[in-house]
Amino acid sequence: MQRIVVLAGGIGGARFLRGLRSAAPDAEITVVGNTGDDIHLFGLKVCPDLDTVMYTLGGGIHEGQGWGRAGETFTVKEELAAYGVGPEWFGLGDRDFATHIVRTQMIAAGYPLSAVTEALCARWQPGVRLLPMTDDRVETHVLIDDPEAQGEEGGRKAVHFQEYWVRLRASVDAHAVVPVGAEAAKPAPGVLEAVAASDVVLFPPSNPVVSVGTILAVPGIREAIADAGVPVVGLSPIVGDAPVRGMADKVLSAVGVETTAAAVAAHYGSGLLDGWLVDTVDADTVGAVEDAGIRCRAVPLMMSDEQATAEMAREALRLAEEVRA
Ligand code: FO1
Repeated sequence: MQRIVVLAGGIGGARFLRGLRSAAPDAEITVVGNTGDDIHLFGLKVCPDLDTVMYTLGGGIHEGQGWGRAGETFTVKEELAAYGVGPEWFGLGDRDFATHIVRTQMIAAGYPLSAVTEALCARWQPGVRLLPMTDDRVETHVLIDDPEAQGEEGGRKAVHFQEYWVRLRASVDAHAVVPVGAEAAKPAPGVLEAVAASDVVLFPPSNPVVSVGTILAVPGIREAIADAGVPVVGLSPIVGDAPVRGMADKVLSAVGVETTAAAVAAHYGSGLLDGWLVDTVDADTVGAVEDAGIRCRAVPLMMSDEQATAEMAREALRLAEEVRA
């Protein structure tokens, strides 16, 4: 049986996984999920990327939004707001709240996040093994200008990733992206073992900085992937010099990477990446990526429906076989 490890962020990673699961129904898929987006709100631990993968693969996702639960209501949020308790800019729904209550209760009882995630997945049956990248607390912060501190030294402040992404809609420049706590974090149980036992490692079209980049920032994970001796294939989240979804360009420029499919491949580097899929509109960049030592193919990369996404996953697995040969 083919063993596939996927490093996944939120919406892009989850949708890709749905295609992969249908392209490789007999494969054993282990997902290493980003937890840098996690946020503590109202005393609860919220894990947006783990939940997005779990709900998407478990059939509970709000399809239009790509995050949160289908058929959601917001009574608790409205009641909290009536007490003047926020933040109001983060949309936690009633159904979703239950997930965060169970998670927080289990963590308070001493269970690590990996065990909690397994317990939550027992309900959702995502058809993959979902592991958080780490059981330790890692929180991505974004450094932005602070208009109130202009003139003072620096004039900048760090905000939580969710505040940058959701409240500010990435409308201001990001000067740096810092996965706080990553340097001291340990990979969650099973992560390094899954990588070592894998036949192929895939990077979905997730954000290369705040999703895949954060997972790779946990000491040991990048090294395990590079040393696994199996094909590592990624799919570009940049099509025609723009992010397919989200605001990846803002965080790419914070780390000095151009918003092009070729620049993202070079950012991962040939020491890590063996193969890279770009969209057909970026076919003219294939040569540049190959010159950088990464096997590259141009194929349609729009996850318009599950069939199109499954075909992308098949192309990634084909490229992995080509690299292996
Ligand atoms: N994204 C939004 O754009 N607005 C929200 O209010 C919001 C709430 C939210 C609640 C739970 C959850 O699991 C995800 C949520 N997201 C929301 C998505 C999330 O901010 C990001 O898309 C990811 O963290 C990036 O992968």
